[in-house]
Amino acid sequence: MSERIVVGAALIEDGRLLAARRSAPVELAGRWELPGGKVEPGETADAALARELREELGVDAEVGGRVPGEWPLRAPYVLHVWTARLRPGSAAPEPLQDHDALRWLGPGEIWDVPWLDQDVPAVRQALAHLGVA
Ligand code: 9L3
Ligand code: MG
Repeated sequence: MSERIVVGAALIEDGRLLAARRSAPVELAGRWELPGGKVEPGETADAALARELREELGVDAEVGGRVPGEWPLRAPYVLHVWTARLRPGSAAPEPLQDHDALRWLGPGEIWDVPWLDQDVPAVRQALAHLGVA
């Protein structure tokens, strides 16, 4: 089976990174992630990420560039990360779907939450790429 891509957002505002606590599925509940989800067939990665951020957080996000790297998830999925920002006038993010808490993490707070295992190297790489923290 070929690889399927899950896109996650390094959503940054005022030098802080948005982290989202999963409420589902049960085996991932309580762990924190870069919000996002699966790219659907025929969809581009950046369109998928903008859609996921709208569905999960209710925001209007502008997707920037891809963070170099690829992190394996449960087969056949792999995690890709893109930078993102809220567009002017966007609503503030709210945990509408699959999450039960959100935090904007400043430099020095990044590792205060229990990230999903696969998100740890992705977060590290995203922050290095962005020059944050
Ligand atoms: N996943 C891991 N890290 C992330 C994201 C967005 C997703 N930053 C994993 C969790 C699920 C799978 O990818 O097992 C699909 O994600 P979703 O569609 O349930 O968000
Ligand atoms: Mg998701």
